[in-house]
Amino acid sequence: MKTSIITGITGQDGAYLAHLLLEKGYTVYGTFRRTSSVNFWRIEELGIHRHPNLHLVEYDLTDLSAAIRLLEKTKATEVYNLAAQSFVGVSFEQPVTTASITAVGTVNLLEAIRSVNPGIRFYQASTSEMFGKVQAIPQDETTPFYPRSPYGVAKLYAHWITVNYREAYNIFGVSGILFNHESPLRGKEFVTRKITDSVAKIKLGKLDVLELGNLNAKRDWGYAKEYVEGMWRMLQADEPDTYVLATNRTETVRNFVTMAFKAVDIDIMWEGHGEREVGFNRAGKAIVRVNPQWFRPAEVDVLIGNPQKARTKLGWEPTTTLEQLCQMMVEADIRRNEAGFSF
Ligand code: NDP
Ligand code: GDR
Repeated sequence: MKTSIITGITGQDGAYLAHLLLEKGYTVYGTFRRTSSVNFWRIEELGIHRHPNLHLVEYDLTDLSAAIRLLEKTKATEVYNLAAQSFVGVSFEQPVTTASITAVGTVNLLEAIRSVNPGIRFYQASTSEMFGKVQAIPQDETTPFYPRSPYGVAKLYAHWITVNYREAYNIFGVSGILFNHESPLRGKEFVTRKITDSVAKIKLGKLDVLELGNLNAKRDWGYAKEYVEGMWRMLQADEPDTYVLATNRTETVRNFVTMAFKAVDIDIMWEGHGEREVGFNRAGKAIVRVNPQWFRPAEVDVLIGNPQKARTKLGWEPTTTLEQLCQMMVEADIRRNEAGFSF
């Protein structure tokens, strides 16, 4: 039986990956940060919070000594580093915290692996945000990086330090460059879930207007449950490598909004441009409005990934369409809002 560590068990991907690894018979140590009100709603929703092979352990990425003890105590042979300050918007306000968690947190784990057991296989959660101001369309493993946020810069350090430990110390360090992936377990600060939760509230008469930032941003959105399968496959490969996971389809935020309202039979008409853009329903009532408060100091305009390498070498293939994903998220948020669920 294999033993793995997943940092960030309270996050979207941590929950799905834990579910997958438990199904495969792993013993899983899922790490969470000590806070005054830790929340395990995602693993509860997946029904794994009381699984006998899931152990929840306190760990903060910024503490090297904690990383060493974590590896010594668990004797894990696979580490999936999913924890991060993962919100791009906040990284502009908290660039130093973002660097210490997202960048230095990664080298802490790699240093611990190097000291405790260099045979551990390590997965680093890299991101399409590293492509930032894109240098090619679509982006793949060979596309030059140009990050556009403190988050993207921190993740770029984490990516390269993983590659460096692979080359310098022969550590099985894998970097998965994942494009945006969403699900009903997505945090509400991210745009897709903010939209699906607000659409549910508008449908149920609990909210009047959804306020958003840049509607023109284009993203390659996939289904998180399928992406964690790709992470696992990367660590089972014969050699450590870097892989892109993406759907190869890109849509604007505006189109995602239209799609989400369509899922509850509301047609939306767009008028105006930029800061003045508004979405109206058939009765002529404004239900979406742009609020520049949500604009970012520097934006990533368009992301679209080419997952050919993962398809060929790992047999990984995304199958859920954006329409299906959007529908699934809206339905989950309607159920939750009806039940008074607030996460
Ligand atoms: P989430 O924001 O849902 O989860 C992030 C996790 O990191 C949470 O469990 C959080 O804990 C934890 N965390 C934050 N800071 C620390 C810290 N100092 N010490 C320990 N744990 C910490 O992210 P996702 O699940 O969406 O993403 C997983 C990873 O993949 C992240 O690294 C993200 O940057 C990356 N990524 C995500 C993509 C996506 O589209 N979802 C795409 C590409 C990369 P807490 O609950 O306490 O905040
Ligand atoms: P992103 O995701 O920055 O791509 O990072 P997010 O959903 O936050 O933004 C996507 C795009 O939507 C635009 N946008 C808004 N975003 C938010 N959050 N709120 C709004 O109201 C809003 N209006 C418009 C943004 O400007 C942006 O262009 C996510 C995270 O999961 C990262 O951790 C991960 O690395 C990348 O995806 C790939």
